[in-house]
Amino acid sequence: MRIFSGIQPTGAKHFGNYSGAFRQFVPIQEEGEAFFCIVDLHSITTAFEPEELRESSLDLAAMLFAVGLDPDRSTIFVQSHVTAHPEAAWLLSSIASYGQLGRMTQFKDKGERQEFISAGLFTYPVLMASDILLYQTDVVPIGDDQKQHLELARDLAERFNSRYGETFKVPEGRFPPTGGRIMDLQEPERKMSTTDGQPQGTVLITDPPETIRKKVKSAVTDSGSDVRYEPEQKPGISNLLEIMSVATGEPIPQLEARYDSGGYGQFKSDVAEALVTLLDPIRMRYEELRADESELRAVLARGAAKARETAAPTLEQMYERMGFVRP
Ligand code: AQP
Repeated sequence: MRIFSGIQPTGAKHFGNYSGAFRQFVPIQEEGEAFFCIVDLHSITTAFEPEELRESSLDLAAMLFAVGLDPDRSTIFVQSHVTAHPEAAWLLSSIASYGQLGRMTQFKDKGERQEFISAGLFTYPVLMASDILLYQTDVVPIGDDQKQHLELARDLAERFNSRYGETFKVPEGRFPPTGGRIMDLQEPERKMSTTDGQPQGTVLITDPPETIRKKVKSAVTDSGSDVRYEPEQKPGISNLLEIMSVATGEPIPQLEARYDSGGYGQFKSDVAEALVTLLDPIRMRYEELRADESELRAVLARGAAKARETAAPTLEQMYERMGFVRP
C-alpha cells in the first residue's frame, strides 16, 4: 500500500496539524510504503518571507521526526527537490476546470482575506493532486479541511485515466474519527490555523508548558457550566473535549461522564495538563533534532532521491499518453 501526505512549511505547526495529520502518520507508516512531503511550493501561494521559508522547511523536517516518523521506514522529502511535482501539475492543469477550482472553499476563504490573490492560490489544488497522484497513492492521511482538495485529486485522476488511458490510482482519504478538525480556542467556529488563526487561540506544538496553560485557560467557553459534546450549541467546550480526547486517547463520552457537573475550571486545567504531557516530550525531541541541521539535510537528500525515482515513471507515462515527443 502506498501512502502520501503533504504538509506546508508555513510558520510553526499547531495542535490541529498534529491531531488531523501527524498523529495518523506514525501508525500508518507501518502499513505500507509511506511518503511525507514538505510542500514548500505550496507555501509561496500566500505572502511569505524567503528567509523564513528556508528555516521553516527545516523546522518542519525536525518536527516530523520528533512526532515519530522513522526515516528508515518512510520517505520524507522536500517538494521542490522533486521537479516532477510542478511538471505533473502543469500537465494536470489542462484537465482541471476553472469552475471547479473557483469552488474550492480554501481558495474562497483565503482569497477573501488577502489583498493580493496569487494565481498560485487558485491552482494550488492541482499541484496537490500532482503530489498525490505521482506516487500511485492508495491512502492519503489528512485532516477534514483537505477533503475537498482530495476530491479534486480523485476527479483529475479519473478524468486523466478516461481521456488518456489508465495511468493513476484513484486515492482514498483517511480522516481521524475524532479531532479531524480542531478549532481555534478563541474563535471556536473557525479552524485552528497557522495563517488565519488568532495567536492566543492556536496551540503550537513547540509552545512551552506555561504558554499552553495560558492559552487553554483563556479559551472561549459557552454559556452554562456542563461539559457536554454539542458542537452546534457548545462549540468551545466541544472543541476542548476533542482536544482532550486526542491528547489522552480517552473517548469523549467517558470524558463527558467524568466532568459533566464539575464546572469548566477543573476541566480546562486538566485539558491543559493533558496537552503539556503530550506535547512537552515532542518539543524537547524537536529541539534536539533541529540543532543538527546537517543530519536533517542529509535525510532529506536521501528522501528526495527515493521520491524522484518513484515519481519518474508516472510522469513519463503522463507525457507519453498525452502525446509529447520524448527526448
Ligand atoms: N485545525 C485543524 N484540525 C485538524 N487538522 C488540521 N490540519 C490543518 N489544520 C487542521 C491538517 O494538517 C495537515 C497539514 O496542513 P498544512 O500544513 O498543509 O496546512 P494547512 O491545512 O494550510 O494548515 P493550517 O495551519 O491551517 O494553515 P493555513 O493557515 O494555510 O490554513 C493537513 O492534513 C491538514 O488537513
